[in-house]
Amino acid sequence: AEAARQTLVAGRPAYHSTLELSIGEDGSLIAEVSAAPTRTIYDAQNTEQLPGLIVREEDDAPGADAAVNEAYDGLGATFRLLLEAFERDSLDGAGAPLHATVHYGVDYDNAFWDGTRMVFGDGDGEVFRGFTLSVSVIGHELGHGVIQSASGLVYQGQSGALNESVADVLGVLTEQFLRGQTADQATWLVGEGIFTDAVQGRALRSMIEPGTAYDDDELGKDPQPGHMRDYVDTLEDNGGVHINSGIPNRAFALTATTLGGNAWERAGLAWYRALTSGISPRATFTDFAEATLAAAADLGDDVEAAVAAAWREVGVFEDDR
Ligand code: ASN
Ligand code: ZN
Repeated sequence: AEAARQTLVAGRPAYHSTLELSIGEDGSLIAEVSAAPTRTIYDAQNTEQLPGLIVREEDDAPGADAAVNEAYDGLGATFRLLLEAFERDSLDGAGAPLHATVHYGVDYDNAFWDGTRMVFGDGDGEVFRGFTLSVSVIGHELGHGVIQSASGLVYQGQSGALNESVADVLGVLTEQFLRGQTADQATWLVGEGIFTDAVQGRALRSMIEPGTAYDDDELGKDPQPGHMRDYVDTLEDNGGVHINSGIPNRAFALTATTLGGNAWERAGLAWYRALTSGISPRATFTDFAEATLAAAADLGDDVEAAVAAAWREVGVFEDDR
C-alpha cells in the first residue's frame, strides 16, 4: 500500500495553477495565470524515517493535529510571499510541490531542509516547545529550498553564512508579509515563540541586533556578530554558518528599516534579485553585497544609498566607498 501511495504521490500534478481567459474592454484577450501551492504534510510519528505517512494534502480541511496545520499554513504563507512579492512560483520558480514532515524523531530539537523537504521536530519540551510554532522558522527552512534552486550557495564559510542569512531573510519576510507588518513594526526575530518559558531568551536570532536573542544559563549567550570586526573563525558549524550570518542579517534589517514601509517590497526585492542574479555558489559577503547594490540600482537612488550604507555599517564595504 505504501509503494502504491508513493506512486500516486509521484503521479500527482506538480502544477496547481489555473488559466483564466477574459476579453478586455478593447476586445483583446487577457490571459491570467494564478498559481497556488501543492502542499503535502507527512507525519514521521516520532521516528526518523522520512517522509512518513501522508496526513494532509492540498485542499484537505484542517485536522486535529496542530503541528500539521501549522506546517500547512506556514508553507502556504511562504508560497504567497514568493509569488506575490517576487513573482516566483514556488521554490524552483516552476510550481514545485511543497513537502513537509512533522513529528520527526523523539524530543527532536531542530528543524531542517533535507534537500527535498522541510522536516520539523517537536522539541524536547524543556528548551524548545516545537518548531512549527514559528512562521519565520518555516519560511527559513523553505528558504533553503529557494536558495538551493536559485544560487546553490555552498554551505560552508561565508557562502554558507549567506545561505543561512538569506534563509533568515525569507523567514522573517514571510512572517512580516503574513502579519502585514512594516519594517518598523517587525520584531526582526527568527524563531519567536519556540523556546519554553524556562529559557532566558526571545528567539533563535535577532536580525536587527545580532547577539541579543538569548542569554541563558544552560544555552549560553547568542553568539552572533553584527560587524565584520567580530567575524568568528571556527571549524564548527561549517565555519560558523549560523553565527556569521548575523553580519549580512543586520545589513538586511538596516536596509529595510532605513527605507521603511514593507520590507519585502524594496529591500527584499533587492536581496531576492541578488540571489537570482547568477552569483557564484562560493560568493563572499562582498560579492553578495555587490550583487544587492547592483539590484538596488534598478529600484531607486534611495534604495541604492540604503543598501550601500548598510553594508558599510556592518564593515563589509570599506568606509570610503
Ligand atoms: N535549523 C537549522 C537550519 O535550517 C538546521 C541545520 O542547521 N541543520 O539551518
Ligand atoms: Zn538554516
